[in-house]
Amino acid sequence: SVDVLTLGEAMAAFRAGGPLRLGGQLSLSIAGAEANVAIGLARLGHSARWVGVTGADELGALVLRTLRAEGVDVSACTVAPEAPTGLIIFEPRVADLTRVTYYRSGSAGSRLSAAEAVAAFEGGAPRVLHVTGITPALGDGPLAAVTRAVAQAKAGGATVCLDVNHRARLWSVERAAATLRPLLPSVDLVVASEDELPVLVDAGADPLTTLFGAGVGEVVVKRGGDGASAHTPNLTVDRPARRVPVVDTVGAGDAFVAGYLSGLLDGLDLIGRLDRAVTTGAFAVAARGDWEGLPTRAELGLLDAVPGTTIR
Ligand code: KDG
Repeated sequence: SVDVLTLGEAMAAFRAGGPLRLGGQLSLSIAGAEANVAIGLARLGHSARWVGVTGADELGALVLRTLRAEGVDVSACTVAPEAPTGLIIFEPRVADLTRVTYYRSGSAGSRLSAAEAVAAFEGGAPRVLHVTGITPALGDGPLAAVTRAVAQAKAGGATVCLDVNHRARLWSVERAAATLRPLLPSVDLVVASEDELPVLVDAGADPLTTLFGAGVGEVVVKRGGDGASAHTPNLTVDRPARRVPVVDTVGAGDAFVAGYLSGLLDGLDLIGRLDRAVTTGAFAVAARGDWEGLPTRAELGLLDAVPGTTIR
C-alpha cells in the first residue's frame, strides 16, 4: 500500500504571460489541487497515488505522463473515451493576483465515480487519504468517489485529511457546507485558509470548538503571507510564512499540504509539520507554476542558505 492516496481532477494548465485578451504566449503544464499534493509528496520521497479520469486525448496523455515522470502512482486511473481532459487557464493580472478560467464542465475528470475510489484501495489502505472540497463540487460521481474513499480509508485505519479548497466558481459556500460538513466525523485533519472556515463552521461559532466537537483531531489554518497555525485539542502552534520573492502564489496551498503530510508521515511533532508546510509553501510561491518549484527532500534546507547563495 502507498503512503498517501488522493483523488480528484487534473487538468491541462495554460499559463499566460499577461492579459489573455492581448493574446501572446501560453505555457502548457498540468494542474489540479490533489495532483499537486501528490507531486509534492513524491518529490519528498513518499509514495503517492493519484486517482482520476482523463480523456483519451493528448492533454490526458500529458497529465498521466507528467504524474508518472514525477513518480506518482497512476495505476488506478481510468480513461473516459468520450469526454475531453479539462482545461484551466491562469492569467496573471497584478502582482500576486491571478485570474483563473475553467474549461472543465463535462470533462473526463468530472466522470470520476465510486468505482475509481474502490479501485484506488487495491493493495490495501494508504497511511493517509487526502481529499479536497474541489472534487465533490464537480458532480454527483466525484462526490460519491470522495464519500466512498473517506469511508474506506476510515475503515482501513488511514488518517483522513480534508483541505476545504473552496472554489466559488464551482459552487456556493452553502452547497459546500451542506456537502462537506457530513464528512467531518470521518476526517482526522482539516486544512483551511482562514476565509474558508465558514464552509465548515456557522457564523458566530468558535471554529476549533466546532471542529473538535465534530470529531476532527487536528486543524490547520493558513493565512497566506501571514503564516499558519496548527491546533489539536490541547496544543496550538503558529509559524510565520517564510520570506521569499513572490512569483506565483497558485499552488501554494497544495504545496503547504504536501509539506504538512510529509511531516506527519515522518512522525514529526506539530511544530515540525507546520515548519515543513510553510517551507514547501514558500517554494511554491517563489516559482512559476503550481508544482514545478516544489523541493526534493535534499532541497528542503535551501531556504536557510544566505540570500544570494550559489549552489556549487
Ligand atoms: O490549488 C491550485 C488549484 O487551484 C489549481 O491547480 C486548479 O485544482 C484546481 C482548481 O480546481 O481550481
